[in-house]
Amino acid sequence: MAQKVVLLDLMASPFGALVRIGFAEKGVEYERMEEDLSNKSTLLLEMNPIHQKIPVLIHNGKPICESSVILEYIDEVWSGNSHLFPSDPYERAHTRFWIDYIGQNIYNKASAFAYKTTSVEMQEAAKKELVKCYKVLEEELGNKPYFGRESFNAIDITLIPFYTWFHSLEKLGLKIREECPKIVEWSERCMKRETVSKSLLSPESTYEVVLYLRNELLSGN
Ligand SMILES: N[C@@H](CCC(=O)N[C@@H](CS)C(=O)NCC(=O)O)C(=O)O
Ligand SMILES: *[C@@H]1O[C@H](CO)[C@@H](O)[C@H](O)[C@H]1NC(C)=O
Repeated sequence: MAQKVVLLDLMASPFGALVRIGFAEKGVEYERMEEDLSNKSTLLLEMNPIHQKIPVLIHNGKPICESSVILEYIDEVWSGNSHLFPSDPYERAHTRFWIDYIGQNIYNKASAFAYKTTSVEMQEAAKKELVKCYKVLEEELGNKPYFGRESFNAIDITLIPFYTWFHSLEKLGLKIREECPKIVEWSERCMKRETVSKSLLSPESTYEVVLYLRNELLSGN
C-alpha cells in the first residue's frame, strides 16, 4: 500500500526537529506542512484536539501526537533500516527515561531563560536550572560518543535540536561552551550527520525567533 505520510510541523520547534531527524535517519519521504501557531490550521485542531500542538504525524489519515511517541512509532513502522531505539527491554526503558527527562526539562528551562521570564532574578534562576540539567546529561553521557549506546540513537535525536539554541544562550549570557564542554563536543559530533544538520534551523534564525518571542512577551502579547 502506498504510504501517505504528513507532518504538521514548525521549523523552529525542537520537537518538530526531532521528528524530522527520525524521518531522515530512516530515509522516509513525507509531506511537511508548516503551521502558523498564531493561526492554527483546522487540520491541526482536528488531528490534535487535546493539546493543539505540533508536531503531529498523520499516517494514512491517522494522527499520532507527542514527539516522543511519534519517534518510537517511526522506529516501529519503518523498522527495516537502523534502529533508533534499542530492542532490549531494559535498554529501551533506559532510553525512554532519558527522553522523558529531556522532554520535561530542557525546553522549559531554556525557554524560561531565553524569553519567558520578565525579571533578571527569574532569568538567573532559570539559567542555573538549565545548566544543572545539562550537567546531569553530561554525567550520563560520560565518555561515550553518544547517549546510552555506541551509536547515534533516540536519546541523541531528542536532545540535539537544542544545539541551535546554544548561540542564543551565549548571546544572552549563558556560557554553555564553558559550563558544559562535553555536551558541546557531543553536539558537534552529532551535527556532522547530514540527517541532523539538514533538519535544523540555523543558530542565527533560532536567535531571531528567540528575540521575537522575547519582545512579544515584554509587549504583553
Ligand atoms: N510535549 C510536546 C510538546 C510540543 C510543543 O510544545 N509544541 C509547541 C511548539 S514548540 C506548540 O505546538 N505550541 C502551540 C501551543 O502551545 O499552542 C511534544 O513533545 O510533542
Ligand atoms: C489564518 O489561516 C487561514 C487559512 O490557513 C487564512 O485564510 C487566514 O487568512 C489566516 N488568518 C490570519 C489572520 O493570518
